[in-house]
Amino acid sequence: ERGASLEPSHPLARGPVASPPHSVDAFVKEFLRELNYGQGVPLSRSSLNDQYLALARTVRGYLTARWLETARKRRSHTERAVGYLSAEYLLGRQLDNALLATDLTQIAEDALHACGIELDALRQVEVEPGLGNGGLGRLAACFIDSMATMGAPCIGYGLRYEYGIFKQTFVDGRQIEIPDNWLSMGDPWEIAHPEMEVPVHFGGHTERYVDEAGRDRVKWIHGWDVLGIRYNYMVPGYQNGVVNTLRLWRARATRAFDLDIFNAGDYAQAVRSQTFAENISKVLYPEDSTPQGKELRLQQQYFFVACSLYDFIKHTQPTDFDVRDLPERIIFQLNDTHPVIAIPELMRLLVDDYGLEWEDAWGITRQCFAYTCHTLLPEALEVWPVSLMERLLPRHMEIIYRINEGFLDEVREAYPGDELRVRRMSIIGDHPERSVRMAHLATVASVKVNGVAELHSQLLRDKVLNDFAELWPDKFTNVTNGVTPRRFVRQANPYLSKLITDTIGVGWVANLDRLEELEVYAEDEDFREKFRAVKAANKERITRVLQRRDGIALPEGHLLDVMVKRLHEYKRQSLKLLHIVTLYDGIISGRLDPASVTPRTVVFGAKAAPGYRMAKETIYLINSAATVINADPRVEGRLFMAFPANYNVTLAERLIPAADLSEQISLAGKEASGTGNMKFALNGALTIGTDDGANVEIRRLVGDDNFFLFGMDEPQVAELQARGYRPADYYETNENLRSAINLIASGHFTGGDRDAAGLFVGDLLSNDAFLALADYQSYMDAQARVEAYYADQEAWTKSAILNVARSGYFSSDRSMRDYIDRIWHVKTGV
Ligand code: GP0
Repeated sequence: ERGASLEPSHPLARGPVASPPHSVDAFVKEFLRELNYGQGVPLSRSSLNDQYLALARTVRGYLTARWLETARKRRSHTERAVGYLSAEYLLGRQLDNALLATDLTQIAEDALHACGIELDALRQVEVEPGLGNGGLGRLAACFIDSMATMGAPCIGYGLRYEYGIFKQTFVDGRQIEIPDNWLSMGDPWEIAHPEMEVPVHFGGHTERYVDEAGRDRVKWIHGWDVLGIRYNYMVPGYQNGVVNTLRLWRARATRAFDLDIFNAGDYAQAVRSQTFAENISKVLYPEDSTPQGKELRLQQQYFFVACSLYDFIKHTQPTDFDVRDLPERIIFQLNDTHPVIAIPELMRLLVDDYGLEWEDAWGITRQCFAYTCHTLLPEALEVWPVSLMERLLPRHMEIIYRINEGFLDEVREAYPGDELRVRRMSIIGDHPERSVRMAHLATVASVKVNGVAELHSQLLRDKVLNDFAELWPDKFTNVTNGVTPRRFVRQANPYLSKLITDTIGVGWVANLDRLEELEVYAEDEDFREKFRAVKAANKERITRVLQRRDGIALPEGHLLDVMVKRLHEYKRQSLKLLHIVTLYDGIISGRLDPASVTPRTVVFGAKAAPGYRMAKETIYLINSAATVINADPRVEGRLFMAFPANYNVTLAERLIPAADLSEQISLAGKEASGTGNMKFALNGALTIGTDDGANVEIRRLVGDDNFFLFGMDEPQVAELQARGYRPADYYETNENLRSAINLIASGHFTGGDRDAAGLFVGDLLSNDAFLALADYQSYMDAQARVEAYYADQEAWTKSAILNVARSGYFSSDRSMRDYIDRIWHVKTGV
C-alpha cells in the first residue's frame, strides 16, 4: 500500500530528486553526511567498516536517481520486459562496479583522500555476496549487467540467502566448510521493503467446487504459509544512466502462523515455527551440477518463484492490468530447471485465481517462458518425487498431471502406436520412483529451449532432449554464454584496460567487438613489450594478494598455469594433478633433466560440494602434493603448486589477469560451456583445452595456432565408451603414467599413508568415468608444446594478444543480443 502523498501537481511531488553533482566537493559532502548522519559517527572516530558503509551508501545515492528515473520511464510504456528467474546470482563485490558504472572512481578516490582515507583500504572491507555456486550463478550476474548496459528492460528475481556459498578453509589439506555469514556487517547495497509482503502457501489439499457461473473449479486449502519480503538491488548499466533491478526474496513467518500457536500457549513452539518458516531463505545449497532432491530446496524454488510471479503481476503492472496481456508484457527466462515450478504456478494463478479456462491459461503460459539448460550430465537434471510434490504442492501436482495429459495426447497424435516414446517423453518418470522431470516440463511449456554453447546445444538436440527436438525442431536454439567485460576486463585488469584504451580508444568497454582493432598490434614489437609488462604487473599483483591472503610465496618468473573452477570429476582436476606428478616424478627419478623443464607455477582454486567424497579426496591430494613438491629441493625453481583456499569472484578478478595458461580440460561432451575459459582468453592467457563446451568456439575464433588442443572429441569419447573403456589398459602400457600413479599410490605425498590416496587411485584404475587416463598422453604432449612455445616469448605474446583481439564475441552483451533476437524480442535503449 502506498502512503499518503502530495498531489502530483505539487512542485515537490514531481519526479525523483537529481543525483548529487559529480565533483570531489559534492562527494566529500555526501560521504560525510552518510558517515555522520547515516552511521552516526564523526570521521575522527569512524571504523573502517563505518567508512566502507558510508562510501557504499554515497555511491548508492548517485545510482538511486537514475534507478528511479529508469523505473519511471519503464512504467510509462508497455514494452515487454524480461523476468530473469534464477536461484543463484554470484555477484561479486559491488563497490568497484558501481563506481565504474557512475564514472566516480577518480572522484571517490580524491574525495576520500581529502578525508585522509585510502579507497583501496575500503575496497578490502566489502564481503562479496556469494549467492551462487559457480558458472551458472555468475552467468546470471553477467547477464543482468549486460541488460542494464544495453538499456534493456529486465528484472532479475532470486533468493536472498542469509548464508551464501560456504567459506572454504583447509585443515591438514582437507576442506572444511565455514558458514558464509555475509550479512553480519550489514549490506549497504540492499534496500529492504519489509512492508511489501507476498504470501506464499504450501501443503494442504485441494477441493472441487462449482462457482456462481456453474463452472467446475478447484480450491487449494493451504497447509501453511510464509511471507516473501522484498529486497531490491540496483543493477547499473555502464555509464548510460540506466539502472535496472535485481529483486531477491527473504522468507518470514506469517503472523497468523505464529499467532495460532502462540495463542495456544506455547511460546517456545511459536518461535520454533518461525524459525522453520525462515529457514527457506537461510542457505544456498552448495551442490553444483548435482542437485540434491531435498525438500527444503523445492520449498526455496517454489517460494522465490511464487513471490516473483505475484510481484510482477501485482506490483509492476497497472492496476487495471489484464492477465491475458501477460505475453505482451513479460518473458520469464528459466535459468536451468530450478525455477521451473513457475510454470504450474502461473497456470494456478490464471485458472484458480483469475478464473481463466484451462486452454486459455495454457495458451498464455506457453508464451511466457523460455528455458536455458546448463548441463549434459544426466544426474544434473532435476527430478522431484511425486510423493513430495503431492505433499508440498498438491495443486501444482494436479496441474502438472493435466499438462502432461495434454502433452502426451500431442505425442500420441504425432507418433501413433509409439508408446515407448510416450514413456520416454512423459513429464512423469517411473524409475526409480514416480517423479516429475523438471527439464521435460520446462521444454513442453517453453517458447524456446537453449543450450549455452554450440556443441552443448547440438548435443541437447541430438541426445539429451532428442525426442523433443524431433517433435518441435524450431523450439531449440543456441545462445553461447558470455562474460561482462566491465567486471572481468575493465575492473579486474586495469593495466590491460589502459593499454587497450590508449591504443584503440575506450569504446571497447561497451562494444567488445572493437577489440579486433588490436589484431594488427600483435605484429608491433613495442606493443608486445607493453603487453608483457601488463602481464608482469598482474603477476606482481597476484603475488602480493596471495602473500597477504594466504601466506603463499609465489616464485618469480614462472609460467603461470591456472585451473580454477568447481571441483568435479568431469572437469578433471585429476588429469592436471597427473601432469604435475609426472613432471615431478620425472625429475626426481632422473628420467627428466630439470633444466629442460619450463619453470612453472600451477595454481588451483576449487570448492568441493561438502558431500562429494571423490572431490574432497582430490582436494586433499592436490594439497598434499603441493606440500611435498614445494618442499623438495630437487624441483626447486622448476615446479611450484599453490592452492589458495576459498576461490571466489574476488580472487578470480586478481588471478585471471595474471595467468599465462588457462586449463579447460573437461572430458569432451561434459562441460556445457564454461565461462572461466572466456575470462582467461580475454585477459590474454592461452588455453590448453579439449574440444568441449565453448572451448570449441574459442579455438575457432582465436585460431588453432593460438590454442593448445588435446584429447578425444565427443564422438571419439562416445565410441570408446561404446567399445568398453578399460583404464587399466592405459596404466599398463604407458610408463610415465604408471609411474606417476604408483608414486601417488605409494603414499609419497600423503606421509606414507597409502590408504589416503586409495580412493583416488582405485577409482582411476578401475572406473575413471571421465576417461582421464585415455586423454593423459595427449594432454602431456600438448603440455610439451606449451613449454616449447613459451620459450619463444615473442611468439607467445603474439598469440596472447590475438586471444584478446579475437575474443570480443564472448561479451555477455553479445549473448544478450542473441537472447533478444532469438528468444525475448524486447526493445533496448532504456
Ligand atoms: C551447470 F548444470 N553449471 C549446471 C549447474 O548445476 N551449475 C553450473 O554452474 C554451469 C556449467 O557447468 C558451465 O559449463 C556453464 O558455463 C555454466 O553453467 C553457465 O551456463 C560451467 O561454466
